[in-house]
Amino acid sequence: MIRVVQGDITRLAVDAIVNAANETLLGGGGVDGAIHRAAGPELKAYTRTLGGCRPGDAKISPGFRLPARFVIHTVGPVWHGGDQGEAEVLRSCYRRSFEVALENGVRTIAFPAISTGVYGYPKEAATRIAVSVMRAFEPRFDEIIACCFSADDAERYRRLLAE
Ligand code: AR6
Repeated sequence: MIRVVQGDITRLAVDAIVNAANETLLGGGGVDGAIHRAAGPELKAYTRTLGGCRPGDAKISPGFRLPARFVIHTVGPVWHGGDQGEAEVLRSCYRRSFEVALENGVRTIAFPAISTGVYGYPKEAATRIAVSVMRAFEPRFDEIIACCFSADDAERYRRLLAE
């Protein structure tokens, strides 16, 4: 089942939440900052040991003070106009996050709208990619949540999921 939830991903009591991180995995703004604040300083102490993360890849950590058991950190593409392989990297973020989740026994997982904030990926195109990879992995999870910060984003996911 794929569900759209509007709100703060740090509040979700799922097996894993996905973080839209940067290559350092040491925190930042947006959803990354919110996750690090809510998880506590133990998270940064842990991600420091992970050796960073390439765009399109994903790495896992405990959730520490979060209600979620794990955080899966992925690094989306920075939008440079669309001819720099951005779509392939974004697709890989979702795919690798699901693969790492499966390796760790995750049954319920929530994603933010990766790359659509500071990294500037056009929302409609990013949502189409998110929805298509979610559909592909849907049978292997109990619940996949598209966690949207704004009502507009939630409406976009609902519309594309209904297609
Ligand atoms: N819960 C759910 N979604 C959120 C939350 C939240 N608490 N906060 C923001 N969003 P962004 P990016 C949404 O910029 O584009 C960081 O500095 C937000 O509305 O967080 O992948 C990292 O360190 C948007 O829809 O991530 C990187 O340097 C979505 O999350 C860089 O930003 C993603 O926006 C990554 O940029």
